[in-house]
Amino acid sequence: MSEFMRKLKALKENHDLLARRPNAPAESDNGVYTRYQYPVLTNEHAPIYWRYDLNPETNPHLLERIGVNAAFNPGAIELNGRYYLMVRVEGVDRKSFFAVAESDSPVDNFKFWDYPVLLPETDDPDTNVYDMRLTQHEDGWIYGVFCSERKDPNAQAGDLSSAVAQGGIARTKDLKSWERLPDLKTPSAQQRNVVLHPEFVDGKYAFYTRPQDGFIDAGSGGGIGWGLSESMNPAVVEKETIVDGRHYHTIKEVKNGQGAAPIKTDKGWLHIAHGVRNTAAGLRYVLYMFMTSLKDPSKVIHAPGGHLIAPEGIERVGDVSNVVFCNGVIAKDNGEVYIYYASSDTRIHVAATTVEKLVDACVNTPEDLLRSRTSVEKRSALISANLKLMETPEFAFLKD
Ligand code: M1P
Repeated sequence: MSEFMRKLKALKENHDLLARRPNAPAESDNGVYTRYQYPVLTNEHAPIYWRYDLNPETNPHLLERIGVNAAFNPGAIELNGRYYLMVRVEGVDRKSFFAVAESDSPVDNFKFWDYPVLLPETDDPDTNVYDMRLTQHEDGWIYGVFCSERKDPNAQAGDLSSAVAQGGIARTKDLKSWERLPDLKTPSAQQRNVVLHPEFVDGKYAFYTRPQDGFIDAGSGGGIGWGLSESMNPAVVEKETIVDGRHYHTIKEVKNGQGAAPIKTDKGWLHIAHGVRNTAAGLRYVLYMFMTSLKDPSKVIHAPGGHLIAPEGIERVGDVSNVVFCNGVIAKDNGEVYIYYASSDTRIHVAATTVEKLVDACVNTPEDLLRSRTSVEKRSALISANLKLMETPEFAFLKD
């Protein structure tokens, strides 16, 4: 066997071991959700034939030709009992694109389709596209709403980093063929983390937005916004209101953003979002929850304080460290929920839970009353109720 074929076989064996590795729940959990042991997708899951020229004539040393840097921030959807992730794949050239990975299991065995998505462009081509939220809308389409990024036309000469982010929109019935629609228009200078609500509201399309003054800074953008549009082609939000605002000295003091489309429960719409605060080590991204009213999805009815998922262990390290980010959740008809979250803009993980547990956590976790004193008061109320219980014979074993 030639050296070329020997190397290629070894590559394939290693890839198969990774791609077919069964996943299992991690040992510890906090009762609200269970993390799984292994990432469900990484850059190394990208097919060998996406990265290598397999022809010994043109690549005699079997060098990787077009590397993949990261696989993260996936949209997610279940269709006909199969699980699909719309993965943000980033090449080593720093361009993100979308690629579908499919599995018969929600926690492992995800395999990329042969080709990434060749997303149609508008008349103003995107430089970079990422973070697609998939919404199965009651109008019959599956919408992909994503961030479309272009160079800032007003950037000063020599400034090659300023950019403008807007909500790009495409729709499909099968995740294979895509129709691109005009970008969302809103009153805000820039938008990221735009998500389409799955139902009509007052006969209109409803969007969660994230108004922002600049490309990185939310600036005067007060938090997760909301607006209605008569149509999707074009989608135009004339008035944006803030649904879930940012607050000083909280997990979302710098920025926040809606995750996937909210889950409909009998107690309200359940939202998983991300919140960002600043630290001496840089920005720290965590996931949190809130619930909005079934009658008015723009009205918050439960806002548990603190984070749901924060970066832990290896999750804290990557291209952009100290980040967990979620824009894909699958809620099954049987009540199971799979939260696909990426860590540090590098890899994709899954945490499993149920609607019942998430709603319980949303309704019964005390809200953040914004001061140390009020936090101690809430905790003390829990402690004294528990200490009373521990006086009973059944719980006495907890005393020492
Ligand atoms: O790098 C962390 C995240 O930063 C952005 O999120 P936000 O707009 O809320 O700051 C996005 O670019 C996201 O993709 C990225 O994971």
